[in-house]
Amino acid sequence: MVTHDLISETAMTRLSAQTLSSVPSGVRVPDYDRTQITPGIVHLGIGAFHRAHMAVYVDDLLKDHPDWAIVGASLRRPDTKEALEPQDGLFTVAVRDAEGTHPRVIGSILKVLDANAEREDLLALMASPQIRIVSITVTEKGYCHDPATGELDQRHPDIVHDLSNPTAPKSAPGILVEALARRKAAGIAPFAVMSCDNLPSNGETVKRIVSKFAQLRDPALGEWVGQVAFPGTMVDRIVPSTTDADRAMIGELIGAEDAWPIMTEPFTQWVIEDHFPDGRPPFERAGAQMVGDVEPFERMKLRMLNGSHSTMAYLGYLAGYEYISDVMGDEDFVRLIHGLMTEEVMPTLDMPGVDLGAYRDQLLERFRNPALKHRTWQIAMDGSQKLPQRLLGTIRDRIAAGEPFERLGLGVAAWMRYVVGIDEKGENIDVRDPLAMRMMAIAADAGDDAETLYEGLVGLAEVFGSDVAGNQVFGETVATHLDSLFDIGVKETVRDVVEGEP
Ligand code: CS2
Repeated sequence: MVTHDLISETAMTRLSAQTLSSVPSGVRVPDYDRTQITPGIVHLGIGAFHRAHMAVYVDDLLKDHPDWAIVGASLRRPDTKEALEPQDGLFTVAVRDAEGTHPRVIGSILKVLDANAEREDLLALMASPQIRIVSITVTEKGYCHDPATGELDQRHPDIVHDLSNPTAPKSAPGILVEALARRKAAGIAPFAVMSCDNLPSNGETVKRIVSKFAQLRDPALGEWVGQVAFPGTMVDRIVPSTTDADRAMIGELIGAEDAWPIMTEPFTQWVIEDHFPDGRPPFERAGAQMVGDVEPFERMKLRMLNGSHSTMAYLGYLAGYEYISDVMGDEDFVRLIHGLMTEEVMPTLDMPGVDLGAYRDQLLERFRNPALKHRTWQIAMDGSQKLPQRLLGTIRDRIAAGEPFERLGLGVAAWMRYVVGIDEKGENIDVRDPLAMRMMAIAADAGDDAETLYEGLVGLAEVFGSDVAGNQVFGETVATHLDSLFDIGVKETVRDVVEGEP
């Protein structure tokens, strides 16, 4: 059997421009001539999320707007380039739900550049007038900022490097500023910078970071960059990491080998601040919502979806649940998340015209999707960068209103319990976080003393800020839950919290 599988795998042709015509007729493929499309967008951070999201919207538009294709750049690892290059940039997006898997081949990415090995090509393209938008998904940590304040972290090693080597940058802010500097020098209007990451006020935040970097390079450049458009966005689509089993299944479905198909859910949402002085494709024709102010949407999504996600990820992982859909199989956890959204998050949101109860119910449905193998471990990554906008902002508002936040506090406590790096069975947890080393040292010092652990972790100023760290109610709420997590374990703690519900 094994031999047979190997033979059939190696015999399978690779997805590419040449083999596209042999994809089964039920599978949607690009409806435009790929030899006629030209790049209008450079995308930094060409990961799975971008390919499941913006690349699909652009794919919908290229037939009528062929000058808006995407050139992607990977900043960290060249693995996407290695996967997509032999496929002429083509890849599959497979939408999964209880009914099945629905693949579609996307052609909007013309090519992928490795920002390290092909830096000059990337910068030259970004500096050329045909590029009118540079979009970004480099995850929270890719902005080299302080998550609690949203300011550029001037001590970040990549920022230190880029400030002393401004024409050979490696960070996202450094690359953006060098490309903008080249445009300024050549008298070319700037591109719009569109962050599609889950940062709070992502447009403004990235503008602050990039302008600061430019100003540190040269005050005149800083001033010029201050005029660049940084439209804010709210992006939403759940994208679990692709597994080998997914690859094999997609190969069967499309009749060709795709080295990196993307698995996602039916739902997709994109709200964009309409601020593109140098033009944009009609994203609304592909289903995006163009608005004047995107912040209320961002806040709603970060607090409702991502706040729930992170809470489920830490508690769920510790409770032994591999996938979010497993967490949703535990009624106590469902009650916890339902209560977190209804009682603690929704009162902090002001969304005229949006039915928040319906939004919550739709989120719970999405979390339940049994076909989406979304690992709690995947969401648990980089918690130090995620907590401020997902849980702590809501908690700040609850503190200011004098309202309780037991469930959000439990989410924070679960993160503290998780970053200790040892689960309830005594097994090591692979904690991935830019602050992992510091957190491990704090945990080692604390030993099994929850109070010391709490004090150590809350001292991470770039996560908690001094206001939250110094707040007594916060301290009592989180430290009590943390103590309980160590004492009676995750499942019992969750049960206690939901049973204490009003
Ligand atoms: C998740 C998000 O991994 C995570 O932290 O919470 O990637 C989430 O799936 C997306 O924001 C959904 O739009």
